[in-house]
Amino acid sequence: MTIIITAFERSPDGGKGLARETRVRWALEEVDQPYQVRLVSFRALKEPAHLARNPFGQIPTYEEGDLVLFETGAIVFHIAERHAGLLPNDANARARAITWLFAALNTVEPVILELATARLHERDKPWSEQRLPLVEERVRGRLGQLSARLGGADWLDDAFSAGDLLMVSVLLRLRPSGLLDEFPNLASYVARGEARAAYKRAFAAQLAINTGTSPTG
Ligand code: GTB
Repeated sequence: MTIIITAFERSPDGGKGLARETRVRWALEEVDQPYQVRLVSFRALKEPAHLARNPFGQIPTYEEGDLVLFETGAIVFHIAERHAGLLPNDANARARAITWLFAALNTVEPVILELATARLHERDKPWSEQRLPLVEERVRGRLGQLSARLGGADWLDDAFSAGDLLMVSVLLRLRPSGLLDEFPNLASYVARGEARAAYKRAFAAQLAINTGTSPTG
């Protein structure tokens, strides 16, 4: 059955891979599933056809026959459940991988999004200079905990999983801040994720759309 995902017609990051559909592309590439992309403009996001796919008017969405999903975490989890390669077979290892998937989105990503908001949207506020260091400290705190747990391992729980896919994707958002480099094992972890062939294909596909070199772009 054909899988169709949605992506920005033109991503605000110009193809740096930070829009969340890259996470879905990466998951599909990891499990070797072909997919098509429906490109949507910012205006179309809030129109009925797209709101029927995602009531919040956002990308990414995922269509597979009658099934329509939104929320990146749910989509990646669905892909990982349906196809081998992103979740271990052992029941306990599988539960731990799912725990990391939630940890990436619920525990690590919120502080990183707060930092992005502080850096991109609040710099002109009179209180920004006081607030920014506080937000950075919260990110450092979370990264310190994650770094301590990862230690010298390649992945969060033995083999690469959907949990790593989402954790690496979440951490990538930090790169412009320089904070990731304060934790060399996390910087190497992210680099290991980016070095995966599936990630490279996903990144190249979204870049091609954003630079106008894709047949669908
Ligand atoms: N919780 C939802 C999920 O995980 O799927 C959040 C989805 C979401 O935030 N989608 C964003 C969106 O559609 C795009 S990815 N925004 C349009 C809107 O809300 O109207 C977030 C994103 C956008 C741009 C960059 N960037 O330019 O660097 C990075 C991340």
